[in-house]
Amino acid sequence: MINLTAKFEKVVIKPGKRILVTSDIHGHFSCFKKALEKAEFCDDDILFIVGDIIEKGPENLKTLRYVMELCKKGNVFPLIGNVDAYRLKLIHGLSEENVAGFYKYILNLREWTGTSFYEELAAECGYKLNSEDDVLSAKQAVIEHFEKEFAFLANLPTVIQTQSYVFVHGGLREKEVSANCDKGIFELTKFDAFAENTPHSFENFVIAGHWPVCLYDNFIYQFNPIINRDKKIISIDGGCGVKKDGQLNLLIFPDITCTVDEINYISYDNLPIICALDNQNQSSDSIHISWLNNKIRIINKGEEFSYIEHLHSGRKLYVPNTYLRNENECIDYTDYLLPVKQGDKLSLITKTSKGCIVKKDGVVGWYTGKYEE
Ligand SMILES: [Mn+2]
Repeated sequence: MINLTAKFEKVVIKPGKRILVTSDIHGHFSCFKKALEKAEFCDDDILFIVGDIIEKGPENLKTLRYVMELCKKGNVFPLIGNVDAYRLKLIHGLSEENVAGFYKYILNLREWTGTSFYEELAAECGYKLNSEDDVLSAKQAVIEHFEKEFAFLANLPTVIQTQSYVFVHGGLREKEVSANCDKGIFELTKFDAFAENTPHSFENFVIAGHWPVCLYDNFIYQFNPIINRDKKIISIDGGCGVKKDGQLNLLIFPDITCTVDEINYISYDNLPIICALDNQNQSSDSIHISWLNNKIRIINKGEEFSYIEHLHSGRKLYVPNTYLRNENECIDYTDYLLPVKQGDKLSLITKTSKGCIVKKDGVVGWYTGKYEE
């Protein structure tokens, strides 16, 4: 049986080594590889992977095996995320009572990403999943064949404490790291909106993933790491793949003794790039409609755009119909006009007849000028 208690590790990192930190890869193998290449990751660096290695992406098993491979050199420190832990628990506890829900989840993921972790495991054992029975039939073979992978995931630490920074996927419930030792693995890996919801100001900076940073701001829709200096938390989940306009963030510390002001980052996404040919001034007073406040009322439905009222803010605005769902919800939208200079490289998210929704340096907004593909 799989043992899912929270594990705490203390690691002393040798000063003078560059440190990279990422999280929430969620099976996006190519994004992960490209982010590492962009940062010129090498054996002399230290790499922390702050949980949620698998699921919701196109190459979950491949990502997991790549992380296992990276770990052989001793400079890579992965942690467990709630999705990793929950998937382990589900597969090992799979039974006639819960298979219906799990099969439904597999079908949803198949539609969304083309695959799922369990589907990939079953396929390698020669099983196709076309029914609840198939899911159950594959279980024994999967558990035997992937003993090594499951043991690797199950043994990942939940919290890593270094001489300076602390790493955890969700967040710490108690201010002192040691006071969290009796917490359950899901309390620490699934702490929604940690930086907002914790009352604590930590002694050392805590670096967490899990909660896509774009959910923290009701005005600007952005994916870059957020440093909360009062609470001493750095939130780094760029919503890679989970949001179509998300990115994989990689923090870069010159070394473990550095101050928070010396931390830099790079990010990677798969979006196509356009080049702006005009200047554009930024708008003030923008709004960001996220799934936390996505209820709307359609006032006037048009061909391409609809005039809506955003219920949370009371604001009325035009939104492309492709950003509406179920007539009463709006998905990840902003009316912000980005500041753009001629020659800027912009990641293209959506094209409309009135301009493009793009991402510039991690921030999403409109660009209405001319551009080159
Ligand atoms: Mn998570």
